[in-house]
Amino acid sequence: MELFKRATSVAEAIKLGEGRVTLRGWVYRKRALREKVFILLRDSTGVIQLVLPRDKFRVAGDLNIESSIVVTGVLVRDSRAPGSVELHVESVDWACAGEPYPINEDAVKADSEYLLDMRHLWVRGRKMQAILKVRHTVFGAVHEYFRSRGFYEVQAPMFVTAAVEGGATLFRVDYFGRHVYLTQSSQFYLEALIYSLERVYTMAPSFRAEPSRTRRHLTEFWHAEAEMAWAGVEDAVRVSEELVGHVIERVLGERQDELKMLGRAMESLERARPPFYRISYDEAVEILQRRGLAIKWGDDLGADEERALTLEFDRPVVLYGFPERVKAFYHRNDPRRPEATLSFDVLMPEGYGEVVGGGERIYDARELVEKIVRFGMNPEDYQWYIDLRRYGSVPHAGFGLGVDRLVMWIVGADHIRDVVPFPRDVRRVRP
Ligand code: NSS
Repeated sequence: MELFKRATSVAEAIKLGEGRVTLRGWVYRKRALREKVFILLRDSTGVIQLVLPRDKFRVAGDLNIESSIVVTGVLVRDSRAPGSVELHVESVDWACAGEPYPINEDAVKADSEYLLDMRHLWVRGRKMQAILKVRHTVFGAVHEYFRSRGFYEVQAPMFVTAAVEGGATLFRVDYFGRHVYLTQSSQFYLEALIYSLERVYTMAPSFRAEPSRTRRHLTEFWHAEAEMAWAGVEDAVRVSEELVGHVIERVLGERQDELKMLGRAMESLERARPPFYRISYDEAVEILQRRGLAIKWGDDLGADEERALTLEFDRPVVLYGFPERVKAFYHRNDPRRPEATLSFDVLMPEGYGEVVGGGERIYDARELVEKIVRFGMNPEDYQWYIDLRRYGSVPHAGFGLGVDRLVMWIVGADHIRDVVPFPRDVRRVRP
């Protein structure tokens, strides 16, 4: 184990540019000439070229892609090498030869699902590595934002007994002979916790039995949710756009190399600073009608509508004031206009669409029961949720951010699956 501890990271070695070091990692590419073997060595920080005289290291000739090795040698600057530094290897200290690596161009071409089946290996790839680093920064930035703004982090259960976002996408689980569900959102639990902590947030998986395969739906996704006592819809809008802006700023600060490698246009990210554009649902319907879409007031905006709308904007958009019937029952209706709700979505530009959904909650017990009944649901299923309104209710608001969707926009991915290491959708729960 001493041997492994002595190692220098690839990024550090490239920075050093000279001296004797031990490096450890995996064979990324290999090229054997008559006298020398060139190996690109990959670790979590980068790639560097190793040069091994062939006669000295017969083992090097046998190493397949992704074999693991530890080598010691001398760093030499060479403008032809990637990173302009290479390691002239003096000793191979350790090697674990891999079997022929199954991910190759032919296999990928032959089967469109191949890389998904091979996710347990594909996560090593440089593209996935860059995306995982962006995810890391995004998750850290979400916590950082909330904690620095006086929100307490809380945890909600994943086994629940009632729908938050409608019964159609509930996953039913056998719970010692009873039926319970996997949570669609932690919102109701956050609403309970504001009476203790006033401003709360959580980041956890949410589950939706989404029957269709789309570019932006998973059955299990990461959900960052916040809830605030003594707050209205405008407060929730402001916090959510600040949160999204903060996350993007952090990624721009920490992940330039990864964004470049992924070919993401930096300007789109730089433009995503709050305040975002604000358009009402009414205006959105007009814009869409002008573009020739068959939509009328009262219709929900689907992926096509959101796409058409966000192609018109170069910055994120806050869409507010949705009709009652397209939003979940808990949204407070606009007292000045009861057919509309005090709700909003944040949509990302370039056709990406919704990443945040939120709004003001009904805080009056009678109003809540009436709406539950009007929505054809059973108030008994929401007994404890209604209870919250019976003991010192306060105006409150909150929202949920789809973290994977935000990462998708940040890296410019075509599909949400591409930004999750082990994605789950209607057809896939493996690996
Ligand atoms: O259904 S939401 O619009 N709203 C809620 O769940 C609220 N209960 C949140 C709250 O106010 N606390 O979902 C919120 C976001 C949505 O904007 C998407 O970005 C994301 O969650 N979301 C998803 N991401 C990936 N896959 C699926 N299936 C998915 N569903 C929602």
